Amino acid sequence: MLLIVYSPCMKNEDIIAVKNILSNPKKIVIVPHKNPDGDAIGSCLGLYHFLVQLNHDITIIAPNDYPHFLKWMPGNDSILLFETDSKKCESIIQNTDIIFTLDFNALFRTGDMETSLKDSKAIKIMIDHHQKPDDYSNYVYSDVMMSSTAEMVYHFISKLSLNHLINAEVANCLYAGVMTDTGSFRFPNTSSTTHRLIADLIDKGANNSAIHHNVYDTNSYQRTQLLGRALNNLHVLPDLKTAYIVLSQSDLNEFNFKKGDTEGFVNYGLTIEGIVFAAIFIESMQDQIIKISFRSKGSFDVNEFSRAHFGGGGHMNAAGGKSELSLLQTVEKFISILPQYKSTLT
Ligand SMILES: [Mn+2]
Repeated sequence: MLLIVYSPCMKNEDIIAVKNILSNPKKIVIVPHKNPDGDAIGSCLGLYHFLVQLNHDITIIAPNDYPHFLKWMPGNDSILLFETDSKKCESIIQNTDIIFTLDFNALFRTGDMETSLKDSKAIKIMIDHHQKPDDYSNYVYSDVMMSSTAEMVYHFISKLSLNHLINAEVANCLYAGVMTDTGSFRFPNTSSTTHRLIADLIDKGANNSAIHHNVYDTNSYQRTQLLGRALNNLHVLPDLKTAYIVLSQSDLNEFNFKKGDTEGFVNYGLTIEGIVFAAIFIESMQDQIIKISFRSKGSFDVNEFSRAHFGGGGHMNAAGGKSELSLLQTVEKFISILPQYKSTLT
């Protein structure tokens, strides 16, 4: 018999209140953050397949599109995109009873959906593992120690004592969320509890081998070539234990870049012995910004680093950022800031 160790979840009185709210059919909207990743889509669809069994009327609205390697999940075709269907989405948001916001904790992270969500009178429920949540929701389940929001959705369902409703659809989606946010269960956010619930999800029908294949082994030839270019453009600053990759818009164009193609590239910097801090700078002519991802090993806090210098944030070992300078100026700024962190880059 499998022993699941539950993490601290919502406060008990909140769980009772939420259980009560969900006890009869409601209109529910589930929202991931802009540029949704595997955890965002996996946790939204996992929650969707759970709630649908309680006879709710549910719509997932993503702010914008996401990579093809996330589109195999059951229920994917029912997801609406705010960017291409804003009138319909706004009307659904204004008429819904409940809004779940998953894998983010500040409404600006939904981009153009922010106003619509702010204006909505619906009961808002946040489930998220990022630092420093904003105060916009009626019920909050926030825990920065969690591997992923998908793991939290599992604990949320457990707390509602509805584990028997975790069917194969729920299990496949939640597995995908946990897997992508833990780098396939190797990042330090992976706990023994994570492995226990993953085992339970496999027992309940998650097809683990197929999920790994669908997410990681469906590269196009051009994406693989773009990875080659990225690795050629990888620079190492040994004294600062830092590695960074630079990709220009023309690099992207040369290999027919599609959304999601650069996903995971930043992690290659950290595979070099002695490197504890990795960054990738990607030029986006369309958005007129440089998109940045930061990763670290150990105690170097990339969330703080990005908040302080590159208008972003996230987790201690994984964060995003952006810059309105040119690509070259952005990289120069990065290199000029680094020496002040030398004592913490260990
Ligand atoms: Mn996440």
